[in-house]
Amino acid sequence: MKKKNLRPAGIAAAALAAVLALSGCGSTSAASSTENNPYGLIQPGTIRVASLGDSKPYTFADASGNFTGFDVELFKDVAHRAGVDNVVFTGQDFSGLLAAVANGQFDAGVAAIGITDKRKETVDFSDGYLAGYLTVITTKTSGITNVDGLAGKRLGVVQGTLQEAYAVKNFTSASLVRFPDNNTAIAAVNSGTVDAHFLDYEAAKAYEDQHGLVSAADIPSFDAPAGFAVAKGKTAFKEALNKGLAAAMEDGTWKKLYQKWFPGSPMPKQYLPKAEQTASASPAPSK
Ligand code: SNW
Repeated sequence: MKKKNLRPAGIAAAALAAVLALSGCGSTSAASSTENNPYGLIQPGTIRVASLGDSKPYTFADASGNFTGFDVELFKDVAHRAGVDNVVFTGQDFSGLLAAVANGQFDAGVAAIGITDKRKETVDFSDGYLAGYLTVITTKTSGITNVDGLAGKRLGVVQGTLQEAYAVKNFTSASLVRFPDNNTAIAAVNSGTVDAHFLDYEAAKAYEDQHGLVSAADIPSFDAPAGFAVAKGKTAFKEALNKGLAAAMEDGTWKKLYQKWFPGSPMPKQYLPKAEQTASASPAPSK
């Protein structure tokens, strides 16, 4: 403002415009922020999601650049139940994803993100929707057939993942090589720059199929089920997502998506409709 050399009339007009803009924001927006934007979205009616382009089959960009996968379709279904059909996914490096949600660049983070106490210092999470394994993937000829085989080897991890934290703690005799994303790490496995890569189970399976790689170890990560990340304090948004998630599980949508994206993987019970959980836990007596 100071630099602009406005004539008095210009100043008056600018001041008036500013006052009008402020008063416009004042009285109507307090009401409209809850009426038209109950979830506190960046742009009312649109959910902007930070995701990953190369974590197939959880989240990935297809040949035409559209985001799809289990997490993507589940989130869209849940968003629809929460009344929002316009969901825009953007690929990020995993290491910056939670910070980007926390600082308001995105409304949500969706990328098989395990819920941990550490991450809860940065963001809030929805209820969990997936609990599986972390997998060490390698070539058929590396000679690595279990975690002991990692001693003295170069192991890739994507920066900021649970795999990185787990490897730092448990694979102390391996040399860790940090990558920004899975595609780069898998390229390094294929070229022999690293001996193995440590990533999520279903993504590992997809790369195994694509490149003829093999799993050397599957490590349970059931204590950190994946959840949708939202900025802290967006309680109405989080509650709406939780309500939608519960409904998607109860009416079989979650199961349908699981079977579509993870064919052949063992079906976990905890996210199935309640009737099916009970049915398998204790079969109903025949009449
Ligand atoms: O903790 C697991 C969870 O049990 C399920 O198997 C889905 O993946 C996890 O959330 C772990 N995912 C990693 C993480 O949260 C890597 C995420 C990614 O590469 N997109 O750090």
